[in-house]
Amino acid sequence: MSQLNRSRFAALLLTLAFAATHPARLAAADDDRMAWFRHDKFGMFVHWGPYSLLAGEWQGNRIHPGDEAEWIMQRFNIPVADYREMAHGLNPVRFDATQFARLAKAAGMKYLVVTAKHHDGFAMYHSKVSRYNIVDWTPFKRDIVKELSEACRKEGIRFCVYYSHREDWEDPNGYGNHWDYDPAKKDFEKYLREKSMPQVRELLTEYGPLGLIWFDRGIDTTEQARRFIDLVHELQPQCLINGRVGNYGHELLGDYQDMNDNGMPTGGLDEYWETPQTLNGTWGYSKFDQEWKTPANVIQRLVEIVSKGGNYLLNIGPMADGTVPAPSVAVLEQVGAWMRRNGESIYGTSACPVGQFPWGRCTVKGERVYLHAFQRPAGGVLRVSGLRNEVKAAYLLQAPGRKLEVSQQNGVAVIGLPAQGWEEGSTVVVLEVAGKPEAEPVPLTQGSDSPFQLDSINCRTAGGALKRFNRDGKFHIGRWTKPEDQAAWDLLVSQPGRYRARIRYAARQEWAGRKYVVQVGDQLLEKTVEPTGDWYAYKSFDLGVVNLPRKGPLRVIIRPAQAAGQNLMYFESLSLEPETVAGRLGRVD
Ligand code: JFZ
Repeated sequence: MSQLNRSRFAALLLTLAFAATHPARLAAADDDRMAWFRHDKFGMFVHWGPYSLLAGEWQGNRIHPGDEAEWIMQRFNIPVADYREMAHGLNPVRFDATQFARLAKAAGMKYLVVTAKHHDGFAMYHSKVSRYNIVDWTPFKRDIVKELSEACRKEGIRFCVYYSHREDWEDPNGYGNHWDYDPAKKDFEKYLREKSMPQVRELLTEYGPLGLIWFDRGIDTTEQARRFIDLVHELQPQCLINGRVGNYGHELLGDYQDMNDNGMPTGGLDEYWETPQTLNGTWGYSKFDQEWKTPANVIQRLVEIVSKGGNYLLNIGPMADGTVPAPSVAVLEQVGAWMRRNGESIYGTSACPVGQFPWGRCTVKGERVYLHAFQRPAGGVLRVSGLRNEVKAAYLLQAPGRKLEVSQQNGVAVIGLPAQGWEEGSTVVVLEVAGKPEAEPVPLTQGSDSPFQLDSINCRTAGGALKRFNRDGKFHIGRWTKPEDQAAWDLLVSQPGRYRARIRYAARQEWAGRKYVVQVGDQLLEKTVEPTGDWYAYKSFDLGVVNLPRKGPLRVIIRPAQAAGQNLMYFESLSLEPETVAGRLGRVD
């Protein structure tokens, strides 16, 4: 067999392999641990501590709307002695844990994450490790975390805690307080050994089963992060860990990834993720920030996040007396009313395979597609392109008995909407389809003289290759270690010709030297990974010229050339830049 035929044969095998390989799935072993997280979608974040007593003001200095009131000690370099003195005054006499749990329930939230210790170092539970806590340090003398854990269990809300495991402005060896303590004299390992890890142990042993621990702001080394991960797994193996447990600049650890605060990804991820968001502009209570999101805005954010496969952790910032700001309650109660009518289109759904629409988003579950129309489209019809399935019926989720007119032509389903039944936030139209909802693959096309830009969002992954967040909440492909771990793109070539191929990736020194294959149609390029300096130090490399011989469909696949024990690279993109536009000059063989 000639070299060219061998290459073509190999390319054919690759193509078949990819077609037979299911898209990357999260590790099966995770599924049972992640089942509740994957189903519940919507949680309540509670930021509460001595900063709530200051309410955004210190000696006439104000935290402005949009800034984080729980950072007040750091913003105004409040001396730790003054902050400690102030904290003695925390006395939330109107606190009622059942009211918090019932508010979460009324909002349609299924889990609650409360700040057990935020960056100010103050524990909202009865810690034996440090007297700087709500029981020993204040006249309140009650264990807020304990009361909340009990109330949540009674109300069927999964109880979780937030713990800032690196940042601690009260402890001389904690990270972050440079205004009272000399950073050069800090013994961070002593802090981990004597406060941070012992307090996490207390939370894991004295407050019942935790749904998750929400670590924050990373930590210096992966080894330190693994100590916290091992501690959680030792004491509560079912307890999930968020992605901020580790150094953001290293391989992202944790059971799921957190977006940046108030972040919203492009979507199309192969891993579990969550975005934490505020209801106004601050996590901790501020009397100056009254810029509350509307119920419709919260509903649309929830739908957007869930339609991209994520969870929504929405915050309340209780006041110092233990009450929840009335505007927060009002918004959450209206969101809950919508959830009671439409929760079927949120809980237990998966990311929409057919992308986003100008009129709204979609979620899927079983053989149903839930169309979330954020506003009534002109002409009173919804157009859904890219759905491969036959639509068997369509109706408003609120009026299942009244079938809507549906037509399907050339891969576009057109659904006629009734004049009434419109909802604030999102109106849900259900499509009952034949089989599991699938997207008609939409090939990547090119404008005149324009390159193809293949990236980690518009590709399909197979095997173990995962579209993951990187440190900045953008994306890359990682965790590919063997030839069946692949990324593929389907192109529609309109300009045959010679194209300059350039790849952009990050690769640590220990990954360098690994071979990878770039298949462009029936051309196979075998290349070697070059080191780029660090986990997220993305660099571009010229791969040479490839030929896109004819108009029409063409598949590109990237994969490791051989199996190896570790990651190939953090792939960001591959560009194919036309060298000559042969399309205008006829075919190029
Ligand atoms: C952190 C905390 O500093 C903040 O007070 C609050 O608790 C929030 C939920 O988490 O703030 C962050 C952490 C990470 C990012 C942004 C704000 N980030 O990765 O962009």
